[in-house]
Amino acid sequence: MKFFSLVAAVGLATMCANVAFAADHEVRMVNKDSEGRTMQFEPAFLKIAPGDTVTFVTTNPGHNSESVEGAIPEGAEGWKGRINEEISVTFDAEGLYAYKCLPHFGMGMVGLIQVGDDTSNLEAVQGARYPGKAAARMEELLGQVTAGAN
Ligand SMILES: [Cu+2]
Repeated sequence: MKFFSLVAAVGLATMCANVAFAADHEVRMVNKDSEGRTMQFEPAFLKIAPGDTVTFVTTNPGHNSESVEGAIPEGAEGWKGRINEEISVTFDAEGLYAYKCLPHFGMGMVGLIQVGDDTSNLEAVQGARYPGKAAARMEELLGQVTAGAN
């Protein structure tokens, strides 16, 4: 009986630890961000921990969130929200994840999520295809990537 309660206590403590450490983040899909840029994700750059969840919130209608082909860590699963769909994505694999709003991709509506400190897919993210204003915007976001713990 004593052994059983110890196992139960350890199990409960582990569960609480997971709940306490996995954070939830929010990215808003907006027609204009706080710095006056049109058609944006805000914040467009996020650094999170493995296991964290990001919810893409439909602050303004007409947007979606979907990962950019070839611009997420190898083996990681991409996502594709429908227009006006609020989706939550949990990021387990470390690395960089570029994403876009499909209708406003060429207008520069892109975002970048850094999960943990592994930046080994940086070149793959840089090498993906970004039309129109998305190229310069992604360049800005990649400038916010940090190596090592911060
Ligand atoms: Cu959009």
